[in-house]
Amino acid sequence: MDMTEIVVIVAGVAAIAFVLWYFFGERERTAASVTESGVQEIKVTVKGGYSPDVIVVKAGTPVRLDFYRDETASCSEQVVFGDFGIARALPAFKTTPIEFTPDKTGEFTFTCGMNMMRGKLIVESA
Ligand SMILES: [Cu+2]
Repeated sequence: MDMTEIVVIVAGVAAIAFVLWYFFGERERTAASVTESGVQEIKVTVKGGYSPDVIVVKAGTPVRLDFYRDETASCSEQVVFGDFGIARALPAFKTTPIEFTPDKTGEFTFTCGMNMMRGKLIVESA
């Protein structure tokens, strides 16, 4: 094997690893921070996806998710938390707070109105 072949193989393996990580890797978990008023607050940027897309909160404490929609793509114009009966329109370039108190623990998916963009809300016991 000459150097060129080795470089091509290494680059190929790196590209495959990246694709696997991108689609299947464990996303970074972002824990909400608790404000003075006792609300678990987290900012979520909406742009071709949710960032962060894994949010960890505690059950029984009010949650406020500030969704900032940084795009006009129609895909993201609504966010749905089906397990909590919440569906909310997200105006472009504005922050839309979504407030609720999770009363159950577990992992809950939130999506855009078309069920394409996805994020995960992990509710842990207090
Ligand atoms: Cu969509």
